[in-house]
Amino acid sequence: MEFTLFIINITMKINLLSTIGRKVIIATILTSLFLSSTILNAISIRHDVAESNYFNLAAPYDAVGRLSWSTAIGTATLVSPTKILTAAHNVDNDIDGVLDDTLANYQFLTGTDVDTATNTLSSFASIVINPNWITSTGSAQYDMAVITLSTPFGGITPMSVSIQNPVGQVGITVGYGGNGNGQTFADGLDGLRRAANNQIDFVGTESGAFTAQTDFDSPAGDTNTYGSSVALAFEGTTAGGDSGGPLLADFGSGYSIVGVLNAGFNPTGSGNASEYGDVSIWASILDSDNQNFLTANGITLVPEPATYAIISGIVMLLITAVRRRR
Ligand SMILES: [Ca+2]
Ligand SMILES: [Ca+2]
Ligand SMILES: [Ca+2]
Repeated sequence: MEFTLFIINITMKINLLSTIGRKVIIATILTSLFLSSTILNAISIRHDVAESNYFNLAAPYDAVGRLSWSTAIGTATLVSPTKILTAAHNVDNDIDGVLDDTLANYQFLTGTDVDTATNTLSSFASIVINPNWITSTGSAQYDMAVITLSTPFGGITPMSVSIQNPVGQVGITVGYGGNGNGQTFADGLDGLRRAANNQIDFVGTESGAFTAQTDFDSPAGDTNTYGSSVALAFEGTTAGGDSGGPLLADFGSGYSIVGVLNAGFNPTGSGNASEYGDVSIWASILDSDNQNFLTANGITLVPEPATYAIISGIVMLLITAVRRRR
């Protein structure tokens, strides 16, 4: 399958480059995204943990569906009854500001198994690409697009989009992309929704792009890039077809979207032909330009920026008050 081979080729290329400095690798991969980003990033799981755990982890997230078009698939999330959030590169991979396929060819389908699901939605009124995706010539920082539906999507609770900083949290990633386990490369699409945990260890600027990132720690602890080298019970990473899928974090009121999957690369997998060590890169909702893009396209952010500022101020006053008491 050409799709699978392309994943392997790109991954091998990444591994060959992995002895060079890490930032060079990132730059190289980001350059490659012009051609490869739709297939760079499905959920790859621990080889020593039953796959059923990852299906169960994904079960609550009916708002996450598969976005398909004529030539490939990605992942997307229902964020209001009429709005779907996905990656810009899923709809404009050549970064010319024009949809790569005709609007009628894009479909959103959700369910635990979208190869058998009937909840198809193809009546898209519009797809708006983040303008910064174009002006930045495809920076990971701005890899977002908003789909507006012609009619409200019923029966599924949309997910909220949060502007809070998720760094340090155990996040959840959900997708329909290529699947596999850490000992091999992810391959094959089976229409099944999987989710995995990963610690969100990095939120910041790297190679000129502000993003959130996670690393796929192996059970052996030998593929660490960020934070702890100890793999979580349901540690996992993303693969081709997961692009546009959400990074989720819980700030106390259930899981919200904090990032949109852009790409992945492997700085530590050299020599072991392994998905372990894979770093996933997410366009972050923390970015104010992304927030402006989302609100301009009818997506409510929680807490709303102004409200959040006020709350932060109150919290600071309370902290000050507590300190004074001491
Ligand atoms: Ca295009
Ligand atoms: Ca990790
Ligand atoms: Ca780690």
